[in-house]
Amino acid sequence: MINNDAFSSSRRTLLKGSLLGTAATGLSGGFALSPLLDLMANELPKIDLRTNTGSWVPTTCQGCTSWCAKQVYIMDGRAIKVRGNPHSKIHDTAGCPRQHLALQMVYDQDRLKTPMMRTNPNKGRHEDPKFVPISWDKALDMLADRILALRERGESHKYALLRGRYSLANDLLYDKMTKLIGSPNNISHSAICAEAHKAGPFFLDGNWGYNQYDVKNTKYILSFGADPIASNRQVSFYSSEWGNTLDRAKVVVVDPRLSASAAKAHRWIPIETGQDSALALAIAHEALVAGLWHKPFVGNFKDDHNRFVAGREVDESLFEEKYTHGLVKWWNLALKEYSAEWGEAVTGIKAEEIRAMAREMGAAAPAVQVWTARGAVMQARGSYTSMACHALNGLFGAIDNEGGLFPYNKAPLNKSFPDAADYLDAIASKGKKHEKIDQRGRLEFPAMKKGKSGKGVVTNNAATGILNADPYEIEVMLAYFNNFTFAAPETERWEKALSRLPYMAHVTTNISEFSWFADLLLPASHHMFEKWGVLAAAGNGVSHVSLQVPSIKRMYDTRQDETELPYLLAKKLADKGFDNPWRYINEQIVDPETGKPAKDSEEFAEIAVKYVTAPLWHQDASKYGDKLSGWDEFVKLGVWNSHPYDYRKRWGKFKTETHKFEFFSVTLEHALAKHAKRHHVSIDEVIKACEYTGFGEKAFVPHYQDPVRDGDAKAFPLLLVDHKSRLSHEGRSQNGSWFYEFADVTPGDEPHQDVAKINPVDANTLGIKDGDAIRLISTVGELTCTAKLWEGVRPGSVAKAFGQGHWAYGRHAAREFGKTARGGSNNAIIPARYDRFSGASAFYGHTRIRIEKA
Ligand SMILES: Nc1nc2c(c(=O)[nH]1)N[C@H]1C(S)=C(S)[C@@H](COP(=O)(O)OP(=O)(O)OC[C@H]3O[C@@H](n4cnc5c(=O)[nH]c(N)nc54)[C@H](O)[C@@H]3O)O[C@H]1N2
Ligand SMILES: Nc1nc2c(c(=O)[nH]1)N[C@H]1C(S)=C(S)[C@@H](COP(=O)(O)OP(=O)(O)OC[C@H]3O[C@@H](n4cnc5c(=O)[nH]c(N)nc54)[C@H](O)[C@@H]3O)O[C@H]1N2
Ligand code: SF4
Ligand SMILES: [Mo]
Repeated sequence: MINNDAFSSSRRTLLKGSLLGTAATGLSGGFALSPLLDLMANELPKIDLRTNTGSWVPTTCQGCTSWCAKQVYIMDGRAIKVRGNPHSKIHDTAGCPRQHLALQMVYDQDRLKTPMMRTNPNKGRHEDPKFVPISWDKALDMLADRILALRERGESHKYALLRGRYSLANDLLYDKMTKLIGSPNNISHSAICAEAHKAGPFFLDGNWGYNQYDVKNTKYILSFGADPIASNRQVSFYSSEWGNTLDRAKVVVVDPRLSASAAKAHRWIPIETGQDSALALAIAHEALVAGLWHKPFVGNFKDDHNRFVAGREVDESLFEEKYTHGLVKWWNLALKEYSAEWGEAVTGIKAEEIRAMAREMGAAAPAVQVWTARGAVMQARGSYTSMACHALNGLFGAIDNEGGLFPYNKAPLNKSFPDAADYLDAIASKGKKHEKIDQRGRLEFPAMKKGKSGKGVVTNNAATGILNADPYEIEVMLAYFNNFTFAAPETERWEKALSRLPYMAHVTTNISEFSWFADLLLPASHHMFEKWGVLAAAGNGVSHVSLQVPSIKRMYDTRQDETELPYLLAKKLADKGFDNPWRYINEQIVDPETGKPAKDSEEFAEIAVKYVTAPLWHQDASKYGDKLSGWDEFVKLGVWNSHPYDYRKRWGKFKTETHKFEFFSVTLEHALAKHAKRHHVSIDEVIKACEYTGFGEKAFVPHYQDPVRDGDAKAFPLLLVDHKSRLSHEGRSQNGSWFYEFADVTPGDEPHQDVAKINPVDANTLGIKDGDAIRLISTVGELTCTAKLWEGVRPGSVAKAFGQGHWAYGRHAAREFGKTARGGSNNAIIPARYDRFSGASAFYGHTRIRIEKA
């Protein structure tokens, strides 16, 4: 294996020599460059691919939430190539363009190589932390002492665990350790990910989760912001199938920006950001007026005579519903007002076009898919957009149907480790009862995950909780696989909150913008190549469960975040006299085959993943899918596949209050009633406190609400449209050169630049030219980037990819590490706002900006 340190220092010496050589020979003709090329060639690792001495080892990519099963080609201990794992029935060997970037991440020279501690007591973006290397033993000593000091004072609730990206083996570090220590504060990133996305499906059909899309059988795809060949949840599979899909189905993409999927679609509708629900509702209205709902699912007027006429109420008793609830109520309370003409007035999309969409969808039904993405719903009031878009799936009978969409197939797993209640001492039992730091459950933060008041997370509000010490101070934080000072809107709030934290430890592969505020840095093994983990995903009608397996020897003195770290911390706490977590781990998380506890942390990592996946290989999983002969076979294949999805299996059995698909959401009504009762107020008072605008019974049906906009339209005349780069591994791939070199795989983006894409009409008005250095300024911050004139964004909007703007992370990511950003960070200008029913942060729709030349 190549030692990266030696590699980089030898490169420096060689390059220095070569530059001197070049200077000496003079830059004449092609000759001058050849010594440099020779030297570079000499330095390249000598790998003879023809010897074919390597092997394909399974693992899982977490470059995005597709969680594709992968195989890595390992030669001489080095990972050199990545492809889809042919054993996955979702995607086979297919892959996406960003899979290879993981190689640059694991071999990144700027990785954190050893634990480090901060020596500068002052914290702030402009304070150099002055980290110095320490041993793992010392690092864990310090962390354990901090935790024990809190417990001694009876203040264990002042400990918090922050989780960013994760595997399904996270429960020990995330939940059990937090409880055992005695804190309620396990805070996940989910509410900056896609919680509002789940709200619509949950309140209408009872599924708090994502759907898979039956693209092989569909006839019509209506995407609200979804860009399935670039982002979303099964990029490898959808990309490999998209050509056929386009031959078979009509694809209409509604997105203010020309996404990769829009560029290939039959129709691109560049809607104004925040107005998706108006289009969805107008389509629903016109479908009812034209009698195009899917009768085998929705039912019909008893006498088969359609009475849906714009603006006119309908007698509920005349309609007999089948698998749905409240169609006529929905019409009477809201939908009757949303004609195509109304839709045109709100969105600018021609009424005739809206009617045509309703007609085409009605003709294709039930093989229709209304595919809603973060962009349309991670907005203030996004829950209602999520409901409006998803309601179309009910109307056209697409739910659970062939060519439609359905939840993930069941994959039996032990996602939770055994109950830890017996191991909680008095301090822990008392500590974990405190209110959580993200203030979930308060009147203005119902965060109703699965319809339960305060059950969901309000990730971005944790910064406010910490900053205001409300409900109390957080004094010790352990955070892993996250970078909220970069990934959460209005990042400056996190910088301030972290600056006032007495003690924070960050478990990370790179020194990031979050690490900058840490007291302790704990180097993490890379999730794809150096870690035991497990993920579950779905597409192509099946679910797969895919292992992450350490396929190379760890590069540096790192530990696996979710398994080794809690194991070692528990041991350290036990050494210092608090042995409850250590006893819990050794008595409860044992090898399913031998019943024995692990002998060391590395073995524990494997045992933990064996425990989570035991129902697939240690028990007979043939009821659900593949039958595996045992752990060895699972490790060899890397993947378990479920049986195909059973179409229409939820019809009549939806997990809603009525067991029907609820156009009138009794499920939402009950959820809100419970939240209102907790706070001794009416439901309308909840709606008001949560900044929604629909009162009375209207609150329980999909309806239109004006988009929230931050900033005065005169001072900030343009709307920001944020989107993912096709090469972003969330916020993690930006310290590799390929991210910049191939940036133009994202439509409109340019290699080696960070561009704001501006419609030429706006650019002309502003006097801005292609390539100008510009500043985007919002009510909360500004960023600097490059202007790109592009017709792939509607006038009045500016599109910019999320990904650049790192000021730490490494030599490629930052212009000057710790000092100057490369490109601009979108979250510096997106104000912190929430869709309060789901707890989700708003990223879209609300950010008004102005552009100035830099
Ligand atoms: N403007 C804008 N903001 C967004 C989004 C967007 O589209 N636009 N997307 C949002 C979404 S969907 C999500 S899910 C969040 C993600 O946001 P986060 O959960 O904060 O995840 P990342 O930004 O990927 O940061 C992960 C961090 O973990 C560390 N790390 C990297 N690799 C590893 C590893 O292998 N192991 C460990 N332990 N640590 C590692 C690094 O410090 C890295 O910065 O961002 C959200 N933010
Ligand atoms: N390339 C890439 N793919 C990823 C990831 C990644 O980091 N990179 N991360 C993964 C993660 S963590 C997640 S959660 C999923 C999320 O995947 P999706 O839920 O599909 O969401 P995004 O791609 O974040 O949605 C942003 C899209 O919405 C559009 N948009 C913005 N505003 C609006 C609007 O008002 N209306 C409409 N209709 N569209 C709008 C943007 O132009 C962009 O195309 O993606 C995963 N896939
Ligand atoms: S980046 Fe996403 S789509 Fe691409 S291989 Fe990885 S998990 Fe799959
Ligand atoms: Mo996400």
